[in-house]
Amino acid sequence: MHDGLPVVMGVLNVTPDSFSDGGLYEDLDAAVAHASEMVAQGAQYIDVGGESTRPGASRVDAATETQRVVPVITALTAAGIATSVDTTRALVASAALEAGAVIVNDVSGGLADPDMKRVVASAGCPYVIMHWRGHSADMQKLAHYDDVVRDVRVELLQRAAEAVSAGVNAERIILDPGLGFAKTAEHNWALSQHLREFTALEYPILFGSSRKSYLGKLLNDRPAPDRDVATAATSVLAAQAGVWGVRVHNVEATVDALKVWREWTR
Ligand code: PMM
Repeated sequence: MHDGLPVVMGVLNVTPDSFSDGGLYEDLDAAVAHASEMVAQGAQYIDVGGESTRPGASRVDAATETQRVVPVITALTAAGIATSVDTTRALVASAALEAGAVIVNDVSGGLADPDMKRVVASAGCPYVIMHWRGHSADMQKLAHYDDVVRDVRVELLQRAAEAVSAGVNAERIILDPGLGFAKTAEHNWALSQHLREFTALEYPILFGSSRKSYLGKLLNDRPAPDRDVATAATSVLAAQAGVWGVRVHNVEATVDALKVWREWTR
């Protein structure tokens, strides 16, 4: 919570191929300008990612990923902007933390790289554990659940327990249901409808629905950049369900909607 609103994390993908902002911020000046704009609009953190996680995306190597994110994190840190690093790799997380990142956002929740938890434990930084079952190339094949709400909750709590056993401070763990990762549109809606079963847990919850394809599907296959009104609506409903934070591409739309929610519920 910040000023009565959930924390807003602005997305900055420095990739050629992310599904909604790929190719826009590969240039350092463009990345810094966009991050500064998101902060002016109310983002508390800028989440910097150097590898696309869109369904079907192929992987980049660790050196390429590091070369993409570190200069941006260094420049944003110098500009006084707090960053998180969106990576599943310990090496990238470590370089990003050294460059000034203050949060590690690991969409694999520690599953992709056995060294990640050790890096986070020794940095003592907040650690976002997202629900994940496999890399993007084949994650949609893994979208099978007996009860998606219960299964995602159980798997997230397992990841958190593993992180704590590896020395991560439980008070620094943030959980994220991972909408769209090994999940169908129906799974995403079920997780959204039952978000309170996550916010009732002992960990803060981050919610990442921004521009995702289930919103596009709802809106007759609307392209990603035109899903911001729907995203802002989900941000309000997530706030109402008690989330700690939301991760969005269009910060202004979500902050406007959250301000309306704050006054409405004051
Ligand atoms: N979604 C994407 C990437 N990183 N991190 C967290 N914690 N939660 C998410 O839902 C999430 C994420 C999807 O790709 P994008 O960067 O293009 O939004």
